[in-house]
Amino acid sequence: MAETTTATPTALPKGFRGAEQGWPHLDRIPHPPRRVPLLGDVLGADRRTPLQDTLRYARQLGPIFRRRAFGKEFVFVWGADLVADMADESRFAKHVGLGVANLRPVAGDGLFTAYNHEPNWQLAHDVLAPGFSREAMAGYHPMMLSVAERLTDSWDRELAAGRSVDVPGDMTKLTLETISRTGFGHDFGSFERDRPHPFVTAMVGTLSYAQRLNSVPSPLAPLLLRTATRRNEADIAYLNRTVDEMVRTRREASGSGAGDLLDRMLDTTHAETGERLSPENVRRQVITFLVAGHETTSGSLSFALHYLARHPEIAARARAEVDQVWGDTETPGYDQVAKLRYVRRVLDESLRLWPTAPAYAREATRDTELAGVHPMRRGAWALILTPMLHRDPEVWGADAEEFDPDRFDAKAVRSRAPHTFKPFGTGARACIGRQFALHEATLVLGLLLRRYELRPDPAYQLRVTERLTLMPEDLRLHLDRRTATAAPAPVTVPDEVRSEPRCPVHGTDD
Ligand code: MNH
Repeated sequence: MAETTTATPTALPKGFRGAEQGWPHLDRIPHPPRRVPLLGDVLGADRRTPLQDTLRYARQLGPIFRRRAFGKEFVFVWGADLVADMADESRFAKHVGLGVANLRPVAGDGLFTAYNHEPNWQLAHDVLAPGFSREAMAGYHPMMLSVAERLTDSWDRELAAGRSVDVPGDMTKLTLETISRTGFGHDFGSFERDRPHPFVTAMVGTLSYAQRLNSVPSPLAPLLLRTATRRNEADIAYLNRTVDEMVRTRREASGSGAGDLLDRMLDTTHAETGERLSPENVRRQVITFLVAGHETTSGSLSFALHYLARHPEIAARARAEVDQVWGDTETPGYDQVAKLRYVRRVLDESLRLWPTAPAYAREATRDTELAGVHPMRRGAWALILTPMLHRDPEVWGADAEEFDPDRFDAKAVRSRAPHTFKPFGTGARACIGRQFALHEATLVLGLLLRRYELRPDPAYQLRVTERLTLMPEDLRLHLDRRTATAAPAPVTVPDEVRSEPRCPVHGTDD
């Protein structure tokens, strides 16, 4: 007994751990000047944009700061040195708190929401990681292509009808179909629908609810959010039913997934322990992967398309690369995607400014000192604000707010300190789907650039909606079919002239 207790540190108390408990020198960490008794730092707060509110505080208060809301105190960190220190896996680990913890009723001990100490994390990680190997990815590629063709078919129709396209809506259709077909052999028929699939509506509902739980005093949540809570329960029930149906279909047609993620979840045993995922855990994993596997990629593609439309010279350079690398191959192969270096930089630069999973939490795994200044007790934690880390002028320069894909050319990347670009989190609990997302998004941007010119609505101002993840709000783009597709096309012609004064909002009718 004595031996096991020395080997395994005692369990930390369950439930929310406020900063007062874990940070003995909170006095070294600034907070907003005007604190309201009981409520805390909620002046000017908008419950729909908690992240963007926090970014405003970050700019005022600096690389580490704290906020209090409803008697709970949180520490936020974004300075590059501090973030790098918290990436040290020998002293820090993922913290399941706030938004992530609020998703436990939906995603349980699935990979994303599992506590580090839950045995199902390692088991599922080991069983599912081969589903993201190079070989596995090459296997998904043809299916990714065929989903992307659904998108271009649909955009061709909109273009022919003279309509603009709903970028986030269509990117969500694309990424949901991609993960559901490649991972689970399931077709949601998203492109055949006018409205989002009910699965998407239920998912957005649970994500928004999880975010809202952060902005009400927790003992009062059941009262204040009574209607929302009932809705949320219905949403979770719907997600469960959808997933149970997918699993049942697969079990009846055993082995039909050709080794996709669902096959792995159902049939693969752990190489060393021989264990397999329990039916309840499979349900949690399927929901986890369907949600985590599309929402953030959809946002990243949407932001990238926004910036491409706003920067015709960057779009032209990316398009020239696609023409050069793909030539007139009708269907680019797996290896031809990674060769789109500049397109990939456009994506990285979009993820820099708007990392669509905008924060992750880290906790001390032992008593330690953050950057030699801030003592932390074991279990103390902080939220890392990636949008601020990614805009730190000391790392990214005085023009950090500008969109410039060249920040990601190989030389520039080498010259930056490690842990300064973290859209996929860090360490053992970093994103398992990173390569999947990057391959899918690069492929799709390549296909879209090759086929269309993108024209923004000149009146559009980027607004960002939050539902734990980030998404450009109401982003619509006008399309033109490219006339010359032959490589090498004269793609360096800037098209500002064409893209400027065409907006109906500024037209004579207004
Ligand atoms: Mn993803 C973890 C961002 C695409 C599945 N993902 C994370 C984390 C971040 C993240 C950040 C770490 C969270 C934390 O520390 O609490 N993920 C992204 C972004 C994209 C993305 C920005 C797209 C762009 N993610 C994907 C895709 C999949 C996926 C695609 C699946 C196909 N992500 C996961 C899973 C985890 C995760 C599963 C949890 C991994 C673990 O804890 O072991």
